[in-house]
Amino acid sequence: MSLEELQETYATAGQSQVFTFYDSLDESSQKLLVSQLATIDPARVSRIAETVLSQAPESDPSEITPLPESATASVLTAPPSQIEEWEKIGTSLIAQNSVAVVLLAGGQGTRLGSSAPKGCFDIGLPSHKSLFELQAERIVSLQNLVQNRTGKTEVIIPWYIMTSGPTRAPTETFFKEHSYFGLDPSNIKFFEQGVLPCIDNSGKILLEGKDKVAVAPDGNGGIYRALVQEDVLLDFAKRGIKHVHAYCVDNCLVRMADPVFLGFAESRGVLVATKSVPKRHPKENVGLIVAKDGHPAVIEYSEISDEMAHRTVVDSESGKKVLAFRAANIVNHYYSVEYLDTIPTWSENYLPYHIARKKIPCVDLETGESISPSKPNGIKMEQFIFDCFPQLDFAQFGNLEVRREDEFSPLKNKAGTVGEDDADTSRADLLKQGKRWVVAAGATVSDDVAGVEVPPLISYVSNLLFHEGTVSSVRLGYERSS
Ligand code: UD2
Repeated sequence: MSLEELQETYATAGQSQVFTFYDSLDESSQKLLVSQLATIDPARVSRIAETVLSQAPESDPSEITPLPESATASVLTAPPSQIEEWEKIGTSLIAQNSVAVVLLAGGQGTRLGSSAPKGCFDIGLPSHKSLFELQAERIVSLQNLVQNRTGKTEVIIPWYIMTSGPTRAPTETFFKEHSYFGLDPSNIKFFEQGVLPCIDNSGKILLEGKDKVAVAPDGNGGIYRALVQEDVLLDFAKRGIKHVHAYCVDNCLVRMADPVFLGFAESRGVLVATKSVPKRHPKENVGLIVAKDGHPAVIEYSEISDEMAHRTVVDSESGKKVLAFRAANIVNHYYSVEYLDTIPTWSENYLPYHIARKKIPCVDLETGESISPSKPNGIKMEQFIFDCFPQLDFAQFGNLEVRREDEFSPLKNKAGTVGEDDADTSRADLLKQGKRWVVAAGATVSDDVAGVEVPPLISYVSNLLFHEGTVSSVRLGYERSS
């Protein structure tokens, strides 16, 4: 496309301001700007901007109710025999090499105050393992566990890691530098989600520099387009993958390809399933899994009304007041590949875009000065991974409630700022879990030991290996009570 044609497409889309400084740029900067502008469809950006800016904030329509019992199960109440059955089914799916794991690692982790990808973060364990390393070792450990249990030899759980522009290179470098944490690199595939330009409150694309448009990842809902465009679905077909576990990078307790979760989904024959935990308090920054217009849906914490967040009901069993909406989303989803193969029919137009009002460094079009705003001055438009849920009927969807202390401790905030969901709480939760495991396996742990680090290679995500007597004496990291 010639410069004139490019300028024409931007003018037609009402975005010609991106050329404001073009003539004042040297040749290499002009080339830089043009090459970035050529990758953006200004008409699509203007269309999305117009849609998100015209969205009236949705009042809570009355048809939002908690999920029906039929679509929900809980490991807190299911009989142990039911959990064992799910685990057996999930183990056999893994043994058939039909299970893959997809890691959502494109977020920029701005709240954490670290510029490195979140998976690189060291939460301060005795071993100082990063989140990526813990997750990699759980895959290795689960592959070994399934091989030991089924007698299958080459059990492989391929790992697909979705990055975004800013996280791609540092993530791949981190894996290379750590020799893929003992995994075979041919079973790890990095792929990239899309980016979208940032806009101002009137829908105009912002310039980050005179020769650069401000862009941001298009949200974890960008996964669907990326699975198609980056040939991940093709790779699933090549490998015979039928079941996918997708999860959030920042949860140090995440159960990778959890056989119980896979078995739950398979035994119910659902297309999509999600894990949830009981919501901790009304203002917890979690999406809520609800029924909306007769379909499963998630209302994000940034879009729920105060009334709904605080609404309580009396629990029929305990007689106590509980939150009316307490199924908290933890970005821990199951997809059948049968469902993912339908993405091309809906990914372009079905998922809505959400507005994230942010402080976006940009260039003042009048003065050419760079601005580092002290308050939100622009908008990142993003799609949410769970916005595909309303496509499904309740019979095609399952919600499995799990124990928070065993499965969910997200790393969101800088330590010492908010006091929850930070490196200190992540470390404490993981070490407390390890202590529970070794005690359950018959060890005596002195009271002054606050927690024990059980390496994933010793035990997948529970004290299974201890129970199975395959581990006699190991040297465990521990942390004394402060
Ligand atoms: C997410 C959930 C929220 C709740 C909370 C719990 C969504 C949309 N919201 O909110 O409901 O479950 O987590 O911890 O899922 N990511 C990408 N690309 C992007 C943006 C995010 O891969 O463009 C990944 C990110 O790396 C992380 C996950 O998606 O693994 C969640 O992103 P987040 O931590 O920014 O989401 P948060 O905490 O706002």
